[in-house]
Amino acid sequence: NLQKMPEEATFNLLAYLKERQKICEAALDQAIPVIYPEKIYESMRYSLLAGGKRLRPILCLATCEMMGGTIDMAMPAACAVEMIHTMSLIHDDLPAMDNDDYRRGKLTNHKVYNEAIAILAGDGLLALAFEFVATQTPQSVARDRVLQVIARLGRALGAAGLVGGQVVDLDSEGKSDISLETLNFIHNHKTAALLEASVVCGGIVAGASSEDVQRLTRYSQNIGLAFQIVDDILDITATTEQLGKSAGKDIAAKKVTYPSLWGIEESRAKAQQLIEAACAELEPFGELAQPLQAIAHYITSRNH
Ligand code: GRG
Repeated sequence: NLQKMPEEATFNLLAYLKERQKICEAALDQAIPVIYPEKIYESMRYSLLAGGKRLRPILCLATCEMMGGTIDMAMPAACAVEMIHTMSLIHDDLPAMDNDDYRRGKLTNHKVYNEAIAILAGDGLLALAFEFVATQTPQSVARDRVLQVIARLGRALGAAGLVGGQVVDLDSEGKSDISLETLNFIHNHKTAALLEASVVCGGIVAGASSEDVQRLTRYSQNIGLAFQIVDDILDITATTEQLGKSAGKDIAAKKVTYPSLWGIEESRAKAQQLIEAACAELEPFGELAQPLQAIAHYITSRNH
C-alpha cells in the first residue's frame, strides 16, 4: 500500500518486545506465589523476576502466533522455557561452576540466599517448568502436543542439550587449543538447544507440521549460533570500553571464542550470514513471520 507512511509500514520491534516482556513477566509472577516455606519461593522469584530480555518466551509466543495459534496456548510453555533458562543461570553462577557474584547487575542467587538454597531454587524452577506445561496448557491444545513439548524441553536441557554443553565447556576451561568443532558443540548445546526448544515448542502447540518444525529448527539453530557470536563480541567490546584495550584483548587471549578464532570483523560477518540464513527459512510464512524476522535481526544489532 503506497499510501502508507513508512513508519506505519515498518514493524516496531522495540514496542513489541516491551509489550511481550510485560505479559511474560506478569505470567511468571503469577506462576510462583510465596507460601510456606517462604524462603525457597522467594529465592526462585528473586532470579526468575530479575529482569532479563525474555527472549526465549517471546520467541515461543511469536512462533505459536505465526503458526496460527494464540498467546494463551503457548504461555505455559513460554514460562517453562524461562524457568529452565533461569535455573541454568542460577546453577551456572554457583561456586562449583563459574563462581559469579553478579548476574543482570544484581547479586547472584547464592550470594543473596546461600549455596544450598540456590541449588534448591534451581531444582524447584526445573520441576515447576514441567508441572506448569503439563497442568496449565489450555485444553484447546491436544494432549499429544503437550507431551511433545515436554519431551523437547527434557531433551534440550539434559545431557543432549544444556547439561552436555556445560560439561564440555567446563572441560575446556583454561585451554587455549579448543577446536572450532568443540566451540560449536558447546554453543549448540549451551545456547542454541534452549532457543530451539523455545521456538519449536511454540510451533508444536499451534500444530506445526513436521516440515514446519524442520524449518523452525533451522531458523533457531542459526539464530542460536549468531546469538553466541554476538555475545562473544559484546564481551570483548564491553570489557574494552570499561577497562581499556588491553583488558579486551585479555579476554580474547584467555578463552577461545569466535572472535579469538576469526577476529571481530569476520565474526560480525558470520553472525550476519547466519541471520540471513535464519530469515530465509521463514519465507513460506509470509507477513506472519515479521516478528521472528525482526527478532533475528535484533540479535545481531543488540548492544547488551
Ligand atoms: C539444566 C539441569 C540443568 C543444569 C544446568 C549450568 C548448566 C547446566 C548449563 C549452563 C547453561 C548456560 C549458563 C548457558 C548460557 C546461556 C546464555 C547465552 C545466557 C545468556 O542469555 P540471555 O542473554 O540472558 O538471554 P538474559 O539475562 O537476557 O535472560
